[in-house]
Amino acid sequence: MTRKIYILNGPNLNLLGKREPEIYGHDTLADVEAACAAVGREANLDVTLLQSNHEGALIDWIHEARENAAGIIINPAAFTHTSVAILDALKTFDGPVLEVHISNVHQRESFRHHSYVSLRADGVIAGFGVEGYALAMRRMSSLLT
Ligand code: DHK
Repeated sequence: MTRKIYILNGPNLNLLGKREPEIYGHDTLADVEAACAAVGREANLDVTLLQSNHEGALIDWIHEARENAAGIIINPAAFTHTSVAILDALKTFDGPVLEVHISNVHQRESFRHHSYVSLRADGVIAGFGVEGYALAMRRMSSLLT
């Protein structure tokens, strides 16, 4: 049976490819989706990639994942550093949770060094550019095997 993986993206990531390309690169979220779907085809995982600028929408998708998804890959973007609500939602999800940051947050401003989501994440990838998403898909496949 093909299992579904939710890949959730937080605020401003709709502008990936256009926004601060010196930090986040030139690839778009559509490119990320294609790369993750390619890994998914090898690993028998079905990808649903979603993005919102609204905290509540991300929380609703995490709740939906409780019924629909075997695992969650999440780049909460700026909500990483602020959202207890997203952390609490992720704590209601039983499967693997992998946290992705495109940039190396530890090399940036100190307010980006703390992540609420890391308290629940089974693994964290930061600073691998958008390749981090496909790497997270590979790890997800191992965790679900
Ligand atoms: C993306 C953002 O939008 C920032 O708010 C985070 C993260 C870092 C990233 O590297 O993907 O601090």
